[in-house]
Amino acid sequence: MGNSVKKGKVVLADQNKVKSLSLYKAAVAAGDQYVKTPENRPVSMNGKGRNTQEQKKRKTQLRIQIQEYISNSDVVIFSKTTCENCSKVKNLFDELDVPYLAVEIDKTDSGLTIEEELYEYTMETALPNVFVKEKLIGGYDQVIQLSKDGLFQKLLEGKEDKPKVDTYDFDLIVIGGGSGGLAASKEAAKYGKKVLVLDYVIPSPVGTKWGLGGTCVNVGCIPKKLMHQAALLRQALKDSNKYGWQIEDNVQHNWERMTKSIQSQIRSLNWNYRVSLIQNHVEYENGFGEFVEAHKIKSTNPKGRVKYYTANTFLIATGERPRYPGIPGDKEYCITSDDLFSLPYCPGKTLVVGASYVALECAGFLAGLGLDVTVMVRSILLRGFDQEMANKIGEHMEEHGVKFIKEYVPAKIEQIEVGAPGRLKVTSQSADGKEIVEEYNTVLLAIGRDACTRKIGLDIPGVKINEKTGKIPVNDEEQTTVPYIYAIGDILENKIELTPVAIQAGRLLAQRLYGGSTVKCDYVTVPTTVFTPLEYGACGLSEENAIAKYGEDNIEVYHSYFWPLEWTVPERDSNKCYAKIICHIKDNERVVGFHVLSPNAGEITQGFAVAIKCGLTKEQLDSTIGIHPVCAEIFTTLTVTKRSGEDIVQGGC
Ligand code: FAD
Ligand code: NA7
Repeated sequence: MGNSVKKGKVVLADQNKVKSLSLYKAAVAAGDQYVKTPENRPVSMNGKGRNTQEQKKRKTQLRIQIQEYISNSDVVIFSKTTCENCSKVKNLFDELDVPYLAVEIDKTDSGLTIEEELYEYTMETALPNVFVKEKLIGGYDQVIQLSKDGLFQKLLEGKEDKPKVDTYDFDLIVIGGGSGGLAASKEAAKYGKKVLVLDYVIPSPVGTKWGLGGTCVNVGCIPKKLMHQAALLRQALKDSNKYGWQIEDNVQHNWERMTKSIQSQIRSLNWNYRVSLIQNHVEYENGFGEFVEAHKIKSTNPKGRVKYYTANTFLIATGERPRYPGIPGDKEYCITSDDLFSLPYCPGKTLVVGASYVALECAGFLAGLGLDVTVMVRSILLRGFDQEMANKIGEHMEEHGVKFIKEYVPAKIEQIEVGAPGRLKVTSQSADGKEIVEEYNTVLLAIGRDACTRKIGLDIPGVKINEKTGKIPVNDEEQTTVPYIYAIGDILENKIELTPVAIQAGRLLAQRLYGGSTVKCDYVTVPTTVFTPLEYGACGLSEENAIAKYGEDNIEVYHSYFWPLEWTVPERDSNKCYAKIICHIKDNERVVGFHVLSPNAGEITQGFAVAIKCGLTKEQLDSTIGIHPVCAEIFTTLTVTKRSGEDIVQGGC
């Protein structure tokens, strides 16, 4: 920076502070080879021989540099020493006795490249570019006008009048930097819109918190799938014996090493999200967002520092957090999926409360890692999923050592011994008043998730929520009851709660808002996978829902057990894998439901989901030649209908 940064009459930004940029530090700490301290800055992006990757990184660095300049003083003037209008604006601030930070870009090492990046950031073709309180005011004309209107003082005090439509700070403010919010914000910025994303994680009751990216990357899909993989490897180690590998019987698993590796992968994803926001010209703030006026939000950062921002349009993408049952000891002694994936010690003997996919997946991989696991089920397994498949999953888990306590709920949790893990006494009750008491090291609650919509001032602009569930009803364009406020992702009422759904809805929304598109998110026939030890892939209707929709006589169910070739040598789980399609007879036997219990069920289901979207019929499946020997080929050879009652047990491949 050297002489390039000059200060006006009163110094607001300390140069050394500007130099010790937190983002540079984070980048260097994260091992980014390219992002260097300003003193160690690489040569201009215009230098010959630079490849695209390097240029991208260079742009990121410049972007960080610009953002740091902007946030280091209440008034920042990007200027050139040779520019007449720049001098006039600086003189004006001097006359007004307003302190400022002048970045003389013709004197910076980055020179031309910082000017190019600044242009992409502000879309202002001429210098100076003036920022007041991190808000772009514009150039010479705008500054003179503001001065004439006597508005500077108001701006500096943050007391500007209610802005007019064209003077909002942002085109779009997104509250929530998870799967949906990040996707929407980047897409909106591609259309040249000025976008701010706020993301803030309230620590769990036991104090767990995490970085940018939301549930999926930090405490959902990603760590879950990786822990599932850790459990599958134990099974693979067992199988490997029959394949000739001489593995010792007492192979041990190290929980701490697993979580360390997984958390390190997550941290690199957090960083990638941060970089990609910068590359996409999306402004990001680690702040809790809440409405304080119809078009104005308050952002409170982790240190309690408050800022206010206005926008023309808002997107709520705040996701959900685990629910607690409200029984004695729940928040004090229990953990949830928010805590499990970074738990610094092995959970030991674990009670998993709940029976939906989060509960069964966690129970599945914990048991797969060799732990003593019990699942407490209030009513049925996997409510909302095909119940035949759900029960088969339960049977398989039971056969692989998971215990189930059915039709009980916990009533109180008491601590017997502090430790890592400690010992807990769990008293549970059945609906008919019976009681059981059992000791566990860890109690994992997975009894549902609540939408984060109640503490963000939605009543101020008048966004209606379902008072009972906290979910936000939207129309088919994700518009809430307030036309300029949209919502996506897990907080939506009656929509599927999955990462790709939130991402798709976010992208399409931005394309409709800013790109002239009319394409809406299709929430129908969304494929999904439950990563229980025996994976379950599904697309379309469950058998129950198909019967309810079309009538039992109007559907034909084709099904079969199968035995993956790889499992025949270790002689395990014969006829546990299962394939089922549900066809609508009157519609040319179109496939309306697809279900598979199989290794790699997600990989299988993804491809079939495309075919189902294209209107796949049973006849087309039959005319498709299978790939041999793979699990998915079973779907090209299904002949037995459920109605026939014929045997579907397979002898081998
Ligand atoms: P989120 O990703 O939850 O993001 C919301 C963000 O907003 C969070 O960072 C939150 O802290 C932040 N926030 C909240 N309030 C505020 C505020 N006022 N101001 C600022 N920031 C705020 N889906 C799949 O597709 N596949 C899977 O395998 C899968 N596995 C899962 C496993 C588990 C254990 C869980 C819990 C979920 C899983 N999901 C899975 C679901 C998936 O994680 C969610 O559907 C997805 O993350 C929803 O995205 P979202 O953008 O709606 O919200
Ligand atoms: P779900 O899908 O809402 O399921 C909650 C499960 O917890 C379900 O089995 C419930 O049983 C059970 N439950 C609910 N309350 C209790 C109490 N008080 N005691 C015992 N058991 C209870 O929640 P998930 O956490 O699995 O997933 C929610 C979303 O998060 C999901 O859609 C993903 O996007 C991620 P019930 O069937 O109601 O009897």
